[in-house]
Amino acid sequence: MNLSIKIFISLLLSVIVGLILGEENLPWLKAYIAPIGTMFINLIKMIIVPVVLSSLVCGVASLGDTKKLGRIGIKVILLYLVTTAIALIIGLGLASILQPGVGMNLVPEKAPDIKEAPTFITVLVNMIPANPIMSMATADMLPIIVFALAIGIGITAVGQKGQPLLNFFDSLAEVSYKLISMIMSLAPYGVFALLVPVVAENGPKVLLPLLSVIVTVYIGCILHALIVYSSIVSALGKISPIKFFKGMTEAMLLAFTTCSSAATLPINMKNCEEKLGANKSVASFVLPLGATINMDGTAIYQGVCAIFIANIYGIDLTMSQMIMIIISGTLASVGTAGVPGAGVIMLALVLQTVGLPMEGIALVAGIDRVLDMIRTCLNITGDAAVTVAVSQTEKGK
Ligand code: DAS
Repeated sequence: MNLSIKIFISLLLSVIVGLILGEENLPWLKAYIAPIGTMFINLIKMIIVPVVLSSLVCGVASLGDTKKLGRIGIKVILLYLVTTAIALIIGLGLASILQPGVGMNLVPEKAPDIKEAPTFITVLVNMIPANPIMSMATADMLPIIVFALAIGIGITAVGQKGQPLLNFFDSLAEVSYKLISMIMSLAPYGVFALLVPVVAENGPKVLLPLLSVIVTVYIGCILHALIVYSSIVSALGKISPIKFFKGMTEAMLLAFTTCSSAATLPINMKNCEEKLGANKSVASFVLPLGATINMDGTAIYQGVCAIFIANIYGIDLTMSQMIMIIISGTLASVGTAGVPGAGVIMLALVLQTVGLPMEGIALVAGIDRVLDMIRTCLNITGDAAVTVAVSQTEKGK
């Protein structure tokens, strides 16, 4: 049985078992079951640093050092980062209006270690890591992302001499993606162990807001596609949005069902070249890069879930925390691997960056498949929209 169905069944089972056991069984549930969930959360925390470091170094280094690649690289990175930032703003804005999880004040037994949110200037200064090893040891993600970008640029600058280091990070990326799949294979057990005590303690009122998360993420993704991608393909790609979305049907369906940008890449390239007229050399550079560093759907999911988790713990997010969610979410989506469930790992990064309790991941992990379908579909559609736009603007150059 495929993993996503297992996770979904685990969610349903944890609700049933939690409701049956109820509050009277909470002491032993917290003593013996909850620690299993904590170990699962720690596994997620364990893999964040290697995934972000390796996938970012490889993503940047793949830009190559020729003038054309440099020009395309800047255009592509700018478009990818801007659309991702807009996606996060749509996610945060929609969630601020719909307020998923509000009124479900799950005040955890131990006050979650909410870090004092640093000011925006502090965030900018701290983004440059004085000691990258320390940043990795403390999983301080923004400096790690900046360090990875620097290494990627350095590898590109030294050319052949950087190849051994690139091979190392390439291998680390593959191992990390494999570990994500192995960790996600434990998700049914982790989600069950995390959710049963939560449901036993809080009852049905915990789960109703989950519907609000699904609805908010789906509306956000559809709005982003209709507004942002239609504008890009018509203004820059010089093709009609109807032609674009019709041409993308196959790739969008595959992404929706496989929940993997990487698995959809070959079909995405075929659709872009054959149905949308994208230049082959542009598509073969922009799409693989996008499958690695462009995740608008994941960014929307991170924005919505951050607000949801803040709401269930009764935490009011400050404006600087919202800005940090946009910065970390934009940079985190750059480090999200194009594999099923990877977005959960990056959500942990965003929660850690703004000091929100990681335990909230358990609630959204149970419905991750439903959310992963739409976010992956949007991820690859964004890759294609930028490909069509860059291909058109490169014509004749
Ligand atoms: N499923 C990932 C992808 O392939 C994205 C995610 O998990 O957020 O794009």
